[in-house]
Amino acid sequence: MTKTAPQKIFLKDYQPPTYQIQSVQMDFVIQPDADNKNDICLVTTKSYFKQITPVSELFLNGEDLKLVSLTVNGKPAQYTTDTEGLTLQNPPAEFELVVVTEHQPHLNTSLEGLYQSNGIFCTQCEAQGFRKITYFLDRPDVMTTFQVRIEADKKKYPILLSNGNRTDSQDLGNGRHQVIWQDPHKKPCYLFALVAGDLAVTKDKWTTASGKHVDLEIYAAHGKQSRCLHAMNSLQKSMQWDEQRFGREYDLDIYIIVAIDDFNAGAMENKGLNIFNSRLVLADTATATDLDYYNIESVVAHEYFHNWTGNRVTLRDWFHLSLKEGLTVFRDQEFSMDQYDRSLVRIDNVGDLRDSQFSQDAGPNAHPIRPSSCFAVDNFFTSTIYEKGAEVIRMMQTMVGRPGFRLGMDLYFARHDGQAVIIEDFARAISDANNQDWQQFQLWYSQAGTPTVTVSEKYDFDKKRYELTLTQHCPLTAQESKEADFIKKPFHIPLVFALLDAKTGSEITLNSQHSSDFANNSENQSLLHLKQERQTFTFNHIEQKPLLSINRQFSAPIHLERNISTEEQLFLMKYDTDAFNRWEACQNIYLKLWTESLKNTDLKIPQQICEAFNSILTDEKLNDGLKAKLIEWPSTSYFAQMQPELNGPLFLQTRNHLLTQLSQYCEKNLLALYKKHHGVNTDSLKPIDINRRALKNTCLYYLSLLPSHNLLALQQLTEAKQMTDQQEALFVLIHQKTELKQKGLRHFYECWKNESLVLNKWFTAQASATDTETFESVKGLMSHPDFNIKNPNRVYALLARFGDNISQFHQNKKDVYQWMAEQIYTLDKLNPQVAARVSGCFELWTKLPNDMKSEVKIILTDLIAKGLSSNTHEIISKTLEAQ
Ligand code: HT7
Ligand code: ZN
Repeated sequence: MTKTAPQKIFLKDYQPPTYQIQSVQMDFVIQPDADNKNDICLVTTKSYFKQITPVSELFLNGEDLKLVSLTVNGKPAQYTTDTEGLTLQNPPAEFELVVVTEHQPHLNTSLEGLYQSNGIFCTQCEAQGFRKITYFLDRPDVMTTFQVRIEADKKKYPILLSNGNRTDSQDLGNGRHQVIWQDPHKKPCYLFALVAGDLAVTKDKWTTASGKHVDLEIYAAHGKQSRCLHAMNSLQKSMQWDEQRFGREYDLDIYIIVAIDDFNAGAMENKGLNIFNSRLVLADTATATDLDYYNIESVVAHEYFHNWTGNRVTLRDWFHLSLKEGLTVFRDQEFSMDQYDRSLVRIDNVGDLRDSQFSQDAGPNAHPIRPSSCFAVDNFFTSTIYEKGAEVIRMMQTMVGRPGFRLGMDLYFARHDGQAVIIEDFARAISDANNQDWQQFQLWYSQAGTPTVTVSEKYDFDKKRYELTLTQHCPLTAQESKEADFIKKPFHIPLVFALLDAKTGSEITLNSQHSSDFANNSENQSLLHLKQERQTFTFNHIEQKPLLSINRQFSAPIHLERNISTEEQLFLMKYDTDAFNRWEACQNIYLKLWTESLKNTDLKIPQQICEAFNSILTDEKLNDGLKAKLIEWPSTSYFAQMQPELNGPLFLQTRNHLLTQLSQYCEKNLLALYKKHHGVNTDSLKPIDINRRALKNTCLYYLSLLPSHNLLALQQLTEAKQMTDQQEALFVLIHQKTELKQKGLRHFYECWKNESLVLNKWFTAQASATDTETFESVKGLMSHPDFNIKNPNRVYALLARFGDNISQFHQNKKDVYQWMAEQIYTLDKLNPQVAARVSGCFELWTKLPNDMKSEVKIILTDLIAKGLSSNTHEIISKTLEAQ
């Protein structure tokens, strides 16, 4: 059957289901195919349907299925099929549907539905993979209980897993066995999961606050058990945190994590049976960096937290994906903040938000947190739905304070446990519990784009009055401007602020005598609520002109425009009592210098800035983690967003020119810090040692810009016993002269050629290189024996990373874009979800010079004309529309 052209679907067309499914029994029989070459799987699904609204036809989703048989109440039924599913004619009010389908998982390269990874049978059903397993009502608002029987050869598939509790396992004779799983909790089918294969297990236990015993099991390839201990520890920490912070306990007898090598995303929260990309489970200090450790902990936590925010309370439809994803990201961020320094975690989260979400908001694929249309729901898994969704929830917490937020969460679970709900239900629970009116605030759900807030200040010395005027502006996005009746309204923006004594930097204690224009939340933070396009806030009895510290801890996801002198920025950098805003002040100084240097490529950094930079290095009171952050420059991708034109090579040249000046000025102190921290507690994963390593590796990066320290990185790479130092050294070397770079790459490859996860770092390093040979080297690597286009980790490491390489992907050469379009086409035939992600690399094309824009337009138009999956079609066509 030929596929129809991709069709748009709309939120406004949502209709409740006409049937519910009361329960499902599934039977998976894994057996050799007729040639005895590969294993196939026969799936028998028995579903009990009950009518809600009388209809003459019932449509069941189903894609790429080989249907063996279908009966309704034990008899043949009247139905038709097409590429999207099956229509049953005159369905009875209540009936038992039995569907038998046959699968060849080794041929499934999309990694959706039932597929094989290194001989392991596994599933991925979110968002719409279950319809590739059987005909079903594949929508999140149809929740049902599942019982699953898995039968297979005992030697080849000793481990048979599904959701819920293991209720029976039996030897069937003839070398075969079966296991039965029962999930007592109703769930949508996107949370279904199955794993069958030969895996090793790491076991531990958890006893919940109310005394319930839970078995914890992590499955991974044989020999990798010791690398699962960090994930196990992270799981236990997460279980404890959710009990303490939100009063949420686990609700099954067993919690399982399985590590798989071929996986489109990071991990999946299937009820009781999480399936993870192995890069987010396996770690030891020899093969994983400090960041890998951090990511494992936070993703294990994220998937665990979904048990309540996503699984127990799920979503009505995919347009409301942020209901679970924004909330669960918020929860995992809060978890990390409670484990480490809150400000450092916040700085990292904001850096990521600006790099990926702000650029999305400013580009052709900008969409609101609750989108109103799409071609492929898989494309909803964006940084807007996830990270901006989390920011909106963070603003709610900021407005009511943490105690108020907890009350709201309790009400949310009390009202909606076991339901499939929408994002407004969440806002209502938090606001009802705190007597808030969030009508205007909810515009964050329907309006896309990042608002810019402009600050203007007036101080009247005679009247001792300080006036702060804020204006907000958010231009229409590409999609919004196409909707004729779309009127963008002002956002409700909560801004945490303080007025600082301009001499000492201490906070002026504000009360109602000073002003009625602000309020304190239950954590005693002072808040301004900007609700209009322009609003003035007045403060009396202010003895001296104060220095404003605003949007502290990045309380709202906005751009802030402010006319502030370098002296004032430097003061904030040194004295602001909010660590986030100290970092922000540094970022602003660096961004300003970098922007100026585009016009004056020989720009000399003013002495006072060099001196301030140097004083960060020597400040004994500053902790090493914050020190490392304060000296780190904004990413090139964030800088590119700020510029009207994209000139990758110039961005690179000016950045290097400026950073080299700082290195020269501070060489002595950079080297002293490097030497002080290098080789200290190299195996320790304590935050203090992680921060030390971050600082000394940032110093290494600066030092490597000076010819006199050329050899330092190679020496670190060859001597290091742990991965953080090796990877950081490689990422520094990759930008150096050819022979050093090649030596480093050869050394790294020889050490790690048998460690697939570590080799991703080797591919990533080469795709991120900033020399002009990078394109040729990436092309060559596509045919390296260790590259495999069917493995998403490899594709992300090489192709997606190269697409993010602003100076080398965007070097204004038609060949590079043409080549990338060809790779996307090839990839799309194998794995549409991965191809769609890689396609994001074209989003910046509208900032290219006109002649190159015309070339890219032809390339993308041709790509669409060749025929793409709905996933990739959506990304490329929206990119193309935004010219
Ligand atoms: N909920 C999970 C999303 C996910 C996914 C989405 C599209 C394609 C494949 C996927 N695998 C997992 C991950 C999470 O947010 O927890
Ligand atoms: Zn999630």
